[in-house]
This record gives sequence, C-alpha cells and structure tokens, in this order.
Amino acid sequence: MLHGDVPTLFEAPTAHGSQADIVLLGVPYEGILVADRHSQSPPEPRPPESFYARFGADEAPDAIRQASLIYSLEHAGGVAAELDFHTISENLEIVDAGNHTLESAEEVAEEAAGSGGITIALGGDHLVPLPLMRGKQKGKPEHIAVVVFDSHLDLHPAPPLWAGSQWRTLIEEECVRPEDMIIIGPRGVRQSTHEIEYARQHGVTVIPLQEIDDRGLSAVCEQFVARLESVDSVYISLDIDVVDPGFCPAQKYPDAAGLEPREILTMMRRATAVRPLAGFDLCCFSPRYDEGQRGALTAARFALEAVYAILRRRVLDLV
Ligand SMILES: [Mn+2]
Repeated sequence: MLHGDVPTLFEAPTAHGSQADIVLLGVPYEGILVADRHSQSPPEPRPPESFYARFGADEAPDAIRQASLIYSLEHAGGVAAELDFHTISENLEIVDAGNHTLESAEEVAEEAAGSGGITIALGGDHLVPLPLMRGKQKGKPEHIAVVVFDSHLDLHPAPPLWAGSQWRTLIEEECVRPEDMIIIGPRGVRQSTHEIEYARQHGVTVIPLQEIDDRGLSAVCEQFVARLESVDSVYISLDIDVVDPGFCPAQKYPDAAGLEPREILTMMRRATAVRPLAGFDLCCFSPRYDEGQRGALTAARFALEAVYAILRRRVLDLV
C-alpha cells in the first residue's frame, strides 16, 4: 500500500530513490481553473463547481492507482498477453515513487533519466508534462519528439504555468523543437485561432480527430511515425479528454464523440515501435465524474501501455 487504502500503481514496489527502468509517480497538481464561460480562477479558493467549471485532477493519481489493481504486477508478476506472455517483473524494474509536487516531480524525472530510466506520471492537470520534460532533458538531454493526444492545442502564449500554455513554454525554452511536436485528436470548439496560427507558423503537426475519420488510422499513423525517424526518443502526453467520454466520463473538459481507447493504444504502439519512449504522462482525469471506476480502469490501461512500450523493446531486443 502507498497510504491508507491506496495501493501503489500496478502494486509495484515503493521506490527508494528514483533509479529503476520505470519510475511511476503521481503529480496531484490542480492549477488555474475555469471559473465560468468568461473567466479563470486560481486553484484556491475554488470557484463554484458546475458542468462547465469542473475540477478534481488533484484526486486522480490515487483513484487510478486503485483501479490499477486489475493490472497488478504482484499477483502473477504481470504476464502480458499482448507481449507474447512475457512476465513484466522478470524483465523490468518498476517502482512507485508516490505523489509529488511539480518541483519534486522535476527532480524525480531528472534522476530517473540520469540513471537510464523513464517516468510514467499520473497528473494532475495538463501542466504536469512541463516539469517532467524539463527534468528528463536535464537528466539525459536528447533530441525528443512529443506526441500529444488531446482535444485541445494548449498553445496559448500566457499565462505561464498554465495547462493551456505548457507546450509553447516548452518550445520557447527549447526543451522540444516545434517541428518535433505532434498533437493528435483536437475536436470541438474549445480552441483559439491564435493557437492554430502559432502551430502553422512554427511547424507543429496537428492532426484533428476528423482527419483520422477521413483518412483512417493506419494512414495517419504512417504520417506521424515518419516524423519520428529523426529523433532519439518520443515523449507521450495523454490528456484524457481526447477519449470519448462514453469510455471515460472522468474528465475535467469533456467533449462528445472522441477517440476510442484502442485507437489511442494503437497509436502509442506505433510511435514507440519507431523510437524508445522518453516518458509518459496522463492528465486532466477527474475521478469525481467517473462512473463505476470505468474511467479509472481506462486510465490505468493507458499507463500499462507505456510500461508495454518499454517491455516490448526489451523483450524484442530493439534497444
Ligand atoms: Mn485537453
């Protein structure tokens, strides 16, 4: 157990330090909130909650950990049907480093990367990749691509330290080059024209969900995977609102008719077959809107796929 009735993610051993093949961590950070249709609010004091103004990302890591019991590495070592029934714990050292602030999450990512490992992080809102990518690039500087699954572009110029401006901040501080950013799945009308103008001017690849419907998943995969051939590794960031709320209602910013979990798993697999995974985060999950833990189970499955990405290269000897 991590604390109380909350198990570690996948019942992995708790961490002593941040050295392992995979360091799991929670970052229960909720930043700037949507207060209403016209304004934002600091996280404290919280504005009145409504269908439009939703929060609870700070409750996400432990809720996902509870559902991750289904994928326990402990019960039988985690025998992976999708990977020729290899046993995860026989091939990888995986630890859960507990919950962290943005500041200490950056330190965990730096230490993990410095010793040749990666982090798999449960947010938190979508600011969470900012410290994780900074830490990764400090611990092991590499030419990385970032594959983002999100209904939104998150390319606003301001405010700083906001879950709507994090990619622009990371581009401007040269953590990632804009031409190595691929944003998959935008849909709906919660977008701004200046964000798509920025993407077009700077060469950020944007693949709206409609394009997947029109051209098919395989064609889209071929397109974005080709962009990964020039990089060392690929960081994947998954905003849960890219998923159809029918599969995962536990979202801060739900929008109807999204991607199905298996489509996302396929794209994660295709991306990490080309280049090693540099890190993974899952953000904007809010368990207070979940129904029967099916959203938490879906979220845990995405985190498991990130584990698979490392295991696959290990057992197939791709590294
Ligand atoms: Mn989003």
